[in-house]
Amino acid sequence: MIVGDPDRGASGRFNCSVVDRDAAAADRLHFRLRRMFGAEYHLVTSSSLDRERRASYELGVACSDGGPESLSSVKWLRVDVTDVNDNAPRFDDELYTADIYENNYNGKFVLQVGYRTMSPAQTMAC
Ligand SMILES: [Ca+2]
Ligand SMILES: [Ca+2]
Repeated sequence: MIVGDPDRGASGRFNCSVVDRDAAAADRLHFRLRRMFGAEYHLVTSSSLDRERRASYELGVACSDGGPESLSSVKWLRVDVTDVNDNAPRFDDELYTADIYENNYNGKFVLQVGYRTMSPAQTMAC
């Protein structure tokens, strides 16, 4: 993104930073701004992201100028984390046991097993 301030001197100089709209997560900010040439900024990650922990971020890029009565602007943007297959299915128990009478018919219910993913909503029976 490119940021501009047409004022002269300190009133035209500014600094920008990233804020997280989720105030509870503000102390664990996963993004930062990298100032490129002139007034061009790149938004870059500052740590690894995990879609299973947080699937999207609403970030604000806040810029304040150096004028005597500093003026500021915020531009909000959304970053969606695309899923990758980084979790293997996991069973919900360490050990399953079952008892079944002999001479059973084909299709006789033995036990239910299931696996879970990171999200409880995605728990599925096999
Ligand atoms: Ca200004
Ligand atoms: Ca994943």
